[in-house]
Amino acid sequence: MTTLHNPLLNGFHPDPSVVKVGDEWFLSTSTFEYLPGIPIHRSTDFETWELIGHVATRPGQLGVDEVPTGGGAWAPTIRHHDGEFHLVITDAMGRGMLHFTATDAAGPWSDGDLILQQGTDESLSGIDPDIVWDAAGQAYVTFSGLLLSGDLDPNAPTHLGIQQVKVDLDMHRALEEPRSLWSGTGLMFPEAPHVYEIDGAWYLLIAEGGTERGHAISIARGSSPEGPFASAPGNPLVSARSTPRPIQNTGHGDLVVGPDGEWLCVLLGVRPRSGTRAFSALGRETFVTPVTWADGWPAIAPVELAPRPGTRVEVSFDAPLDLEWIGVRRFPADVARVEGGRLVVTADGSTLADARPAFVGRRQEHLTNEVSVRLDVSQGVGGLAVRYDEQFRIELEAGRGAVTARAHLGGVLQEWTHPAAGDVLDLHLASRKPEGGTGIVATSDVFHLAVTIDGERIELARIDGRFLSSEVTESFTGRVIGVYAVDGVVSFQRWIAEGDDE
Ligand code: 6LW
Repeated sequence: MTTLHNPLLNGFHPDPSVVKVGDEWFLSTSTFEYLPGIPIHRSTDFETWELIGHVATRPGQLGVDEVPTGGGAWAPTIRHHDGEFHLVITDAMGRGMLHFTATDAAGPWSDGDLILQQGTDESLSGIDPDIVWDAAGQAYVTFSGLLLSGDLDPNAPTHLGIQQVKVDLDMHRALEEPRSLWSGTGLMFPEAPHVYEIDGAWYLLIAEGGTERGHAISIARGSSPEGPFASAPGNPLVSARSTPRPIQNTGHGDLVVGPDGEWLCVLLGVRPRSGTRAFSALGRETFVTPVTWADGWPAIAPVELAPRPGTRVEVSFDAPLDLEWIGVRRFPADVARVEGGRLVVTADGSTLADARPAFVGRRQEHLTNEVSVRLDVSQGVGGLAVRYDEQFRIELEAGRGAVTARAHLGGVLQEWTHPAAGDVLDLHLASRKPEGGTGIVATSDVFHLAVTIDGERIELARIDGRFLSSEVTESFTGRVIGVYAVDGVVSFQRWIAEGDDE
C-alpha cells in the first residue's frame, strides 16, 4: 500500500501536474521568476521523489528576466504522447503560452514554441494550458482565458472562463478561435483545466474559487474532448474552505493512476499557522490524496497531513551545485561559482531590492528550520537572506567589521548591527515557533537572526515571520533562503539547513 506523504513536495511547488509513463511518475510545478525553471521530479513508488532536472535550463526558453514578481512560469501540464514528453505552460508577462518537448524528462527539453492564435503570430491568451490528444491524434489545448495586463494587478485580469482550441502541434498554431467550455459551478477564477479520456468518457477537471482559502476542484463529463460537459453532482470534489483542516487552499489538481492501480489527485495546498491559521510561511506546496470512482464520477478525499521526517542538508561546496539551487530571474551559474571548496559570489552592483540580485538560494522546506553558513568577508560584503520578493525580505549581512540584520517589510526597514572584527563568521537564520518571552505570539513563526563570533553565538534580532508568508506578500512563490553579495567577493565555505514540520 502506497504511503501518501503530505506535503508530497515540501516548499514552494505550486500548480502540480503529473504523468505516469510505464512504472514511473513525472511531476512538474510552477517556478515564476526563478531559474532554472519548471522542475521535473520523478518517482517509482509515489513516495520518494527525485528532482531529475528542469525544463528551462537555458536563456531564452522562458522570458522571465524582466517579469514582475509573481510573473513567469505559471502552472505547467506534463503529458507523454507518441514516445515524447510534452509540457505546456504560460510564461506569464514573459514569452506567453509555450509548448516544450523532450525524449527524456530529465532533459534536455526543447527551446519552447509559442502556441499561436489562429491567423496571427500572437501567443494564445490564457493561463494554465492543458494538452490532450484524441484517438485520431488531434491535439487539444484547454486553458483558463485570463487576460493579464502588463503588471500583476488583481483588478486588471479579465477572466474568460475555460477555453479550448484544436492545435496543429507541428505548426504550433491554433486551428480555430477559442471555444468556451463548462467553467465550473460559478465560483470565481475557473482555471487549471485538465482533460482526460477515462473508460470511454471525457472529463474536464478544473480549479475554481481562487487559489486562496476558497480554492476548490470541480469536474464535468462529456462524450467528446470538446464537450459539451455536464457538471458532476458532487461538485466541488474537494475544498478545505471553512474547515479546520491543517492543509488549506487545496485545489489546482491533476489526476493519475498510482502504484496500487488506484487513482490519485496531486494538488496544491498551504500549511498556515498562527492563532487563526492565517499565515502560510512556505507558500503553496504539492500534496496528494486518494480518488475513488462511483457511477462514472470521481470522489477526491480530503487531503490528510502526513509530514515526512525532518531533514538536514549539509553542503561543503566541493562539487557543482545540485539542482535545488535557484536564482532570481537569472541562473545560479551566472551568480556563483564553486571553487576550491567554496561557493564564490561576486557582487555586481545589485542588491536584493533589484530584479536580478547576486543571490542563489533554496526553498525553505520546513516550518521549523535553521540555515547556517560559514562565510569569508575579507574581500567583500554579503550574507544570508530569506526572500519572498524584492519588497519582503530579511537579510543577515557581514563585512567591514560588522554584522547587520535587516528586515525589509513592504517598504518598512528595521536594522540591528553588531561589531564583528573577524573575516570568517558563521551566520544563522532560523524560523521557530512563537514562544513566550519573545513578545511575538499568535503568528506563523519567528525569525531568529544570529552570528557566531569566536565561538560565541550572538542573537541580533527576532522578527515576526508573518510578513514573509504568501498571504501577506500576495506572492505566488514561497520563502527562498540563500546567499548573496552586495560588494566585492564573498566566499561561502559551508551551508547547513535543517528543519522539521513539528
Ligand atoms: C496559476 C493559476 C493560479 O496559473 O495562480 O490562482 C497561477 N491561480 O492556476 C499561478 O500559480
